Amino acid sequence: MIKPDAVENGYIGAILEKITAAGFKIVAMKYTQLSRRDAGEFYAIHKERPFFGELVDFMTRGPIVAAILEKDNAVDDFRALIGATNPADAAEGTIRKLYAASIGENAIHGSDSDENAAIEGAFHFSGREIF
Ligand code: 3AN
Repeated sequence: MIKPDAVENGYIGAILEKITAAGFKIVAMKYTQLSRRDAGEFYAIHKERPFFGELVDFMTRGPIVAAILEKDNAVDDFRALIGATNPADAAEGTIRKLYAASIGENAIHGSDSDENAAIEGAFHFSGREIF
């Protein structure tokens, strides 16, 4: 997901360019806005964390881009491409280093396992038989 901060700042094109240049194939993509219910469901794993309310506010404040990406070793390679959760700790050249401002508003989300990629892909693209 390209998050609301990156969409607001006009970084959709630059981020997609980095993703495709890194060898990811875009299998599905859409521009949409999450409801509070959607965001709460997507981030249900964080619901007990102190930043959960802030996270839902942020993720629903404007449009996002959701995509399913395909590549060998996609989860690890994508996480390397996007960089650490806190942009201050992200390596030079990573998407978060280039385009994110803070740990709360960090430009992009990537699935952390193949299992969660399947769940998150189905969340955004229900009805598609990709997996
Ligand atoms: P990642 O997105 O790198 O997998 P997670 O899963 O630990 O990171 O966190 C999910 C999202 O929750 C982050 N992308 C960020 O927007 C938000 N988040 C994580 N930690 C914090 C924090 N300490 N304060 C505010 N927001 C946070």
